[in-house]
Amino acid sequence: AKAPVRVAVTGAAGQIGYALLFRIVSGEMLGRDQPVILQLLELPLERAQRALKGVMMELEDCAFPLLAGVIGTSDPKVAFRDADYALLVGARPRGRGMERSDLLQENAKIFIEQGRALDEVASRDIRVIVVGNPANTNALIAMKSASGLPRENFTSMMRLDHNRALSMLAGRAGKPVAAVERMVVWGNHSPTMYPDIRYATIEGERASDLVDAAWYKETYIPSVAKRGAAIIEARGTSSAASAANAAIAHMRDWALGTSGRWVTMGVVSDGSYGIPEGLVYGVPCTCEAGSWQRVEGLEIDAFSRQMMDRTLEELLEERDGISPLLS
Ligand code: NAX
Repeated sequence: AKAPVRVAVTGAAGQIGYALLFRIVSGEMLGRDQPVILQLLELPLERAQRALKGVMMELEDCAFPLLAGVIGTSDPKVAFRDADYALLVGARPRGRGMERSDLLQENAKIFIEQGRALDEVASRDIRVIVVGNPANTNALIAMKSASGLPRENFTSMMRLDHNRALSMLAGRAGKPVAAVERMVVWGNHSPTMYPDIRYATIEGERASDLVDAAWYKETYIPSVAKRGAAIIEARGTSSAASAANAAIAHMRDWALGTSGRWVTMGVVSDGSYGIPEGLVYGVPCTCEAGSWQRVEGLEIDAFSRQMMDRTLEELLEERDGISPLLS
């Protein structure tokens, strides 16, 4: 039998956490033969710790064969100790009357602390996904606060956007979602993201031949980008199960490989595609067990350049907003 691995999850008592933990320990993330020890972080607030206890009770009540242990804590250094994987879900939500810049600052403090704690106590091979918003910039902050860990080991979640883009395209073309390949969502996890179907194929046919160009630009791009808001409108609360599903898929693919399939991940830029080096930006990747590779050499046409620069501008603004805190 395999030795257990340690999986840290922050914001574990929140709504994404509730949709996530049970799937991690059922083996959907790391394989049905991989035992896991969960290391759960929540705020020190009474309410949060009590809710966390309840979730831990439910985990126990599932009697999962793969669950080799659970700890709950409010101390990042306990949650991240020797962790092999970290899913950073907990973040400060935007409160009433809170400015975007305040939100950025509040989250920067959290991700500086968590980056430092990861640097200090986590496995040197830890693989991190940041889900908590603003996810790309939070990932950048954690990465920069953990100078002893490889930068490639910090990623942000773009997979929900990627999956939304797949389903909407398949629906329009009247084809099964599993038939869509080579989807790309460039940039920030925000309404500025750019779902790019120029390389996508469906059952071997070019997707751009199966849907009309006006629909693509006028309906599809904004619908993918605003899907999060549409879910809130319909459900009264933000995406949880689909977000957890995307986090599972991101980590599973990173850990186990994609067999050549393209997936979108927010990863540290190497300067290619005109994305400044060091920024965390959504790009197409393939994964082999434990590592991701950027899909290289895609042509960027004028429309794509404009769309990619627009989402880049936003990420640069976010970075400039928090950079005083990092130095
Ligand atoms: P909830 O408010 O239900 O849960 C968040 C939990 O995190 C709470 O229990 C809170 O106590 C905890 N928390 C807050 N700060 C913490 C800290 N410093 N350390 C540990 N725990 C902390 O939110 P939920 O719906 O679960 O969403 C979590 C985050 O995911 C939000 O930031 C949200 O914006 C973000 N999302 C990101 C998505 C993406 O595609 N990247 C999509 C879904 C989601 O909106």
